[in-house]
Amino acid sequence: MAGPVRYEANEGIAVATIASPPVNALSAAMRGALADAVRRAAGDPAVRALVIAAEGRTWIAGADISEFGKPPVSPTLAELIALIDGCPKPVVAAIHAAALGGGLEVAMACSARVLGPAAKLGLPEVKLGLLPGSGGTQRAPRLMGAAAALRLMASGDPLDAKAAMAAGLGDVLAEDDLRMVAMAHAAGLTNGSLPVPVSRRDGGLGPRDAFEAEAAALAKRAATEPQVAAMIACVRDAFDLPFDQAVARERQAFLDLLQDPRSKALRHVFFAEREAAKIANLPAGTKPRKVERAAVLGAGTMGAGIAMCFANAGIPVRVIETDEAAMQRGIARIRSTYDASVKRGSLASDARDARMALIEGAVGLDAANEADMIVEAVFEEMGLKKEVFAKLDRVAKPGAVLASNTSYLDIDEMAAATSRPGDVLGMHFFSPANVMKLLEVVRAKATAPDALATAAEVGRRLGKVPVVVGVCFGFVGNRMLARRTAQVERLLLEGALPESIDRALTDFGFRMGPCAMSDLAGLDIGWRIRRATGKRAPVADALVEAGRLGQKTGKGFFLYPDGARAGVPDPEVAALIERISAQEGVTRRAIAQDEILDRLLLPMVNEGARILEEGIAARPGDIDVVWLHGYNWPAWRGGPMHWADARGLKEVAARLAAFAQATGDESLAPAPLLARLAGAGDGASFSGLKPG
Ligand code: 3H9
Repeated sequence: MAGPVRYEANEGIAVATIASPPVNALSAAMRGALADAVRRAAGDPAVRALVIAAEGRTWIAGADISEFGKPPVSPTLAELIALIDGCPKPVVAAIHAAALGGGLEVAMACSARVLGPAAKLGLPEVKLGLLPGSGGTQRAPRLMGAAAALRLMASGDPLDAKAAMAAGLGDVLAEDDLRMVAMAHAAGLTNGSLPVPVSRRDGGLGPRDAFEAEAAALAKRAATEPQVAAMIACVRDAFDLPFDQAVARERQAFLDLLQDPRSKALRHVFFAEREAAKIANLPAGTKPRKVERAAVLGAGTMGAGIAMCFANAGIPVRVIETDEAAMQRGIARIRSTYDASVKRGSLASDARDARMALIEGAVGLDAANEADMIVEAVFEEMGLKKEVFAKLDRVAKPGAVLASNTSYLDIDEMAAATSRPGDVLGMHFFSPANVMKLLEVVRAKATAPDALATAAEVGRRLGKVPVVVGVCFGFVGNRMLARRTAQVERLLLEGALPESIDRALTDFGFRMGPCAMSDLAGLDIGWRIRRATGKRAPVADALVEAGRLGQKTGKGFFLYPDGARAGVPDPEVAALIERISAQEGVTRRAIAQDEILDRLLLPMVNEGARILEEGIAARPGDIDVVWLHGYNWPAWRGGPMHWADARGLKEVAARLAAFAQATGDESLAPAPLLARLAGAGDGASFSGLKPG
């Protein structure tokens, strides 16, 4: 029977080959099988040494993250590593691909590491809010020096084979026939005495000063990321404590971090991102269509950004405008964005030229006739969009995917303007389109499964994080954002000031608060939309009418003296807000920071619950991914739905009910799904829902 580890012995050298798809994570079954292989090699007098090799796209991707938080199963990773470390015969790691986290810890416990050219060695635990928990904080410093080891752990990014060799993590670089080279190396190690295990090596740590300098450079991160503080302490232990004591402390630090809500949130993000990549309710065997050429309609800010995404991914793209001048302006905008990257040093000039060569300007919709995917980014107006889709229906080649980049409008209505609604869907990019990772892929009523799969697949080719959502006003992200924006206005009227609102969110972990964000985008944008839809926001409207449009006019919610990027509070704004409160008949009061935060975030969670119940998002994790990649929700808070789960839905619902009662705003009352979960007992959570 094929287990996760295959064992064979030839001429005195045993080879244990790991084959545990998809990524050879160290699951209980795999640890058990690997431990058996080590014991078998150790106990067989005919075997002189053991090689640990693997098949698949990784060597070992690390501990099995899905087992974290469950009761430990023997052999634990620590027990397996102790077994390898204490093996009376040489054990050689033959690493053909990524050895990450616990995978690298296994490799470092071996007598030697032979690397293939595609090997990658890293300790990415930091990205999960953890540190290497099976001796990595002690073995890596002994192999590569304490300063370099700390740098590797704190960055979480792996070293390629050459860099790993230079750093001292690898012993041999095998250009080809890794397995043979590793077997020969293992045989060579049997000629003399057994190499001293890394755990028993004195020295190798390098100068203490260099380590302390590295630690000092991480002080700022250590203050906010507990795993960084813990890894500094653990690596310092390598200087001060015997190996076994230091490993015991490392183990405790790992277990403490495992319980930390920040690590739980980061682990949730890891799985939510991968889950979001799987489209719900897609018939088995659905294959994406081929996309070799693209067209973008509209060369404004969004259109230009989207065209750049295609070019950056090596896909030829036509940028189509209605007249020559607009088209030329669009191409010039693209060029100047690339030029700025070249100037900053983030793009080579030949790469810029190669990308520009993939972008062709054209006038008139007929130019979209060769494209396999067409994304329209014309003005946000339904009449115009329908006209564009009707024309595209006549021009586009059969099977082309016809996508709208609309932020709010009804894709079903656009699809109905064509004779091929199965080809129509939304691809909602976020501004700036060439930078922001999120792509909402909007599935309309008639969208064909393979068209949907194509949009998601192309999204990934463009380096985006595609999340499939359903049709509604604003889809997932902007629909929830609208709830927050409404509360900003209400809070300003009731007694808060822009600086206290922004501080609530920056203290929470957002890079920017909503008022600073509006100032950056321009307050006139929302104002124009409100005018067109007959809505009002007394404070924001008054700011615009006073000529305060945001950063571009030097003042908005905040003041930007001499073109400053960071705004400062303006007493004039405070006075203006107080005046508007009085006009609206609202008595101002002091509002505590925690109330501000809850008033901003809980209505978003409530809207998320409605979105889930309506099936606009298939899973709560999809909503989290939207907020993480489209709106800079801090990853260590896990996204709005995870945050609500962690807080407890009973409390979330109670807070919302209290807000609804205090303000008379019925939209704040707990949504039916939230109310049901909150009433179902302490354990009920969004994440416990079955996918819809
Ligand atoms: C650790 O090791 C702690 C130790 O120090 C101490 C312990 C005591 N576990 O990303 P992909 C799944 S912490 C479980 O799409 P790619 C993943 O969910 C760990 N599952 O592929 C997905 O499943 P599904 C340190 C894992 O080729 C499938 O594999 N290690 C794990 O784009 C494919 O994943 C890390 O942090 C795992 N460790 O990228 C490495 N890894 O198909 C985390 C993956 O059901 N992993 N899966 O959705 C990665 O960075 C990437 O997955 C990797 C492959 C680069 C390996």
